Amino acid sequence: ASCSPVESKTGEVFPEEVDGGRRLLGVGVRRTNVLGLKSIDVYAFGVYADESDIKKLNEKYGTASLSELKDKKEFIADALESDIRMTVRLQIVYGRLSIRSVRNAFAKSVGTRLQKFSASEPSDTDQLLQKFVSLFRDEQKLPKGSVIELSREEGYVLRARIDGEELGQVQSKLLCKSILDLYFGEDPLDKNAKQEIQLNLASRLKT
Ligand code: DAO
Ligand code: DAO
Ligand code: DAO
Repeated sequence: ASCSPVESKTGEVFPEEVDGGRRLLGVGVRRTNVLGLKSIDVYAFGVYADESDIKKLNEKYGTASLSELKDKKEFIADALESDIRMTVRLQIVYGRLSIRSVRNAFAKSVGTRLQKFSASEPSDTDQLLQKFVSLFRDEQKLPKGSVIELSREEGYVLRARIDGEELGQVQSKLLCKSILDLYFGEDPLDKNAKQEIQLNLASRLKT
């Protein structure tokens, strides 16, 4: 299976490869409802993974077939957990995004996941969340066309960039997982995108 670099609902086009060897697995859209009335497209996203790191999943899934892997929950859960270098590229399409909305959305979507995943391994999630939210300066602008890159680097380092400019890095397996979970976890922002990501991840493992 190969992945179209065009997100169909927004028309956003994504590079086939980013960060030296990370190939596109799937694209999708982040929508939100305003007052339960109208739905707006906030950003389109593309998910990428390092070709050689994907092979780390071979040890466990090397003998499984593509059709088995494309729907297997455990397989995608392992991809979320493993030390595989990945990038999520967000291309903003909504023209009036305020930092306040970003903070609120982040606290909700990422915050609930931090809480969920830390249940078994207690850690100070509130502090982690605060640390991030504090990076979003009020003066930061996110006009239509802005590009945010969130990536998992070797050793579970989460890195964030806006229009190529470094925002910061932090080593946290929990935070990396909570962010990636938004895009291909159990309850993803875009279900079609998650299926595409899982299928392409499985097919890359097989080639
Ligand atoms: O401000 O009118 C509004 C509603 C905007 C909702 C924004 C949802 C934010 C999604 C997170 C964006 C992260 C880049
Ligand atoms: O879509 O709900 C969501 C969350 C997306 C995560 C966005 C992280 C944004 C980090 C950079 C913000 C800079 C102002
Ligand atoms: O303590 O060194 C520090 C600063 C932490 C910077 C963390 C930046 C990570 C950006 C994450 C954005 C959220 C998606």
